[in-house]
Amino acid sequence: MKTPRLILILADQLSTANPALALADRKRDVILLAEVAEEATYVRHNRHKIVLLFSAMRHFAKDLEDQGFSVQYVPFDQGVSSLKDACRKTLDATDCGEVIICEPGEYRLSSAMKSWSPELGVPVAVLEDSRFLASHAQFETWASGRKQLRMEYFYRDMRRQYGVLLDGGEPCGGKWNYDSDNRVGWRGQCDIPPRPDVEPDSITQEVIALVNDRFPDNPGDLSQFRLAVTAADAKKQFEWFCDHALANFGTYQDALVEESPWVFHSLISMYLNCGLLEPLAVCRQVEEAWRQERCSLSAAEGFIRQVLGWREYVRGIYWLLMPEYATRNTFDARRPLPSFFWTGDTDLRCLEKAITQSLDLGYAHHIQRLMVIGNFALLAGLDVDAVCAWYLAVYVDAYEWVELPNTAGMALHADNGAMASKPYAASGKYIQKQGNHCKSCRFNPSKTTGEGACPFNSLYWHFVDRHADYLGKNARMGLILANWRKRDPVEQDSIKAWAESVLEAL
Ligand code: FAD
Ligand code: DLZ
Repeated sequence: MKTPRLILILADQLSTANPALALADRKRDVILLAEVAEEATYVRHNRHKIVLLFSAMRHFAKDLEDQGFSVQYVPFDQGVSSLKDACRKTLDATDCGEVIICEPGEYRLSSAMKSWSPELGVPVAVLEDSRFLASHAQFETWASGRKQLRMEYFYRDMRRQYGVLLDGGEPCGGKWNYDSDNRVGWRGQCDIPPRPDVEPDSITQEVIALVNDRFPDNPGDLSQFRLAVTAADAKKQFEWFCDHALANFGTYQDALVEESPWVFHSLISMYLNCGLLEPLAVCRQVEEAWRQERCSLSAAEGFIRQVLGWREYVRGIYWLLMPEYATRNTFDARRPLPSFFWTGDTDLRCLEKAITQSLDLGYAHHIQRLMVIGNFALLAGLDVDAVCAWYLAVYVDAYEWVELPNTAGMALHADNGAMASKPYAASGKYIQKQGNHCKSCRFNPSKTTGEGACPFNSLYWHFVDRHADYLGKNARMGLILANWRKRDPVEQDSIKAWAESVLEAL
């Protein structure tokens, strides 16, 4: 009889496609899942995230047991401090002679695992995470020799590789990208259907009680916990999206909406990121919906670009450029995070809405994260590390491989433009154009200085002015800089002085 192996499954790897699980021999091997303090506390995770992961782990472990696997489950109350300690205890209690793990999604844990084998005294095999659609080697090959790593070209290769939305090798409809159709601002054009809730079952209720008790200071209002915790329920949620929201997803992808935290977004990042949904399957399902004429091509392409394009691309950037990537700070942004990031207590309506729902629900859609909260942090020069730590803490779907490139790279342009060809900086006019928050706001997006002026406006010009040298090297910023430079110096001074007063008030 061969020596049994210990298969460690992390909380964000709850998938039958997990390569470590795929290797498991149910007659011989031991599967370990562990709720541990180190992972639960390395940032102040949103309570929704902890409940989702612990409850999904408990359901997943039960399923594996029902399938005949031998499962060791370490609940949080056992007080095991780290994943390594959980492995050590299981090795001591069993005959396992090797540990097998699918690679973790964060550099922090991946580098710690390098010393596990000598520390545990057994071989530790770390397998590449085949749940992603672009391997590390593939991304490195794609990136090598390129001056610019633009998502669009990577995305086209992924479409070709997986045969998604192709017609005889060419993009369906004749264009690769329908982004220009996906920027309509919200003016209450149609009804937004209410989201179907998943009622917490007894396992989830038990976890909610545990998390309320053990994580009293973390963000997250658990009376509103309605997430799926099994693959079957996550699939149902996604099917609801395909039937009721996908048709409007493309059109209102960039809309900022006073009356809905979700608009027509899919709400699946938390499931994709922990393994309850598979990225290629959701793309194929959306393509099928288009082929059955249940949505437009721009809706289907807009969705598929996010999953097959952006999601794989940001992961590629992360592993290509870490650990140096985490130290970048193009604009030397170091202003402390204002306290309203942890309370939502600000008079800026768009920020208040986006931050409050982020704290309470652990969710904000892309334009809230990028063009409201991220844009504010960029313009105000908020400390890059503090902003990244905030994003990692508040969202249910946050893991560093996806959070860091999006925050430091896309939102804060702290990575010297590795990801984005120009900073995503915008004034209050953009926010007004994209939605209806300004109507309920005490600030006026048409005013730049003086009582009632929208702070985004003066901060925008302050940002352009203080980084004029850097922005001047970017052809795409030429027009904006020229606009700023041709303004009357007295007017420039008054805008800058007003921005300074806004910054001081933070
Ligand atoms: P939809 O709008 O319905 O999009 C469908 C799917 O596409 C998402 O579920 C997601 O898996 C994928 N996707 C879309 N945009 C991106 C992107 N830029 N990067 C990676 N995947 C993408 N996403 C995370 O999963 N975790 C994070 O920690 C995270 N942090 C972010 C921080 C900032 C500053 C920004 C600007 C974006 C961040 N994103 C993050 C990306 C994106 O905002 C979320 O994936 C999306 O809002 C999740 O909501 P949804 O499932 O309704 O997405
Ligand atoms: C995020 C998280 C939390 C809150 N708790 C656990 C845990 O108790 N056990 C576990 O295996 N994983 C947890 N995780 C997810 C890990 O932090 C994640 O696997 C790494 O950050 C790598 O992506």
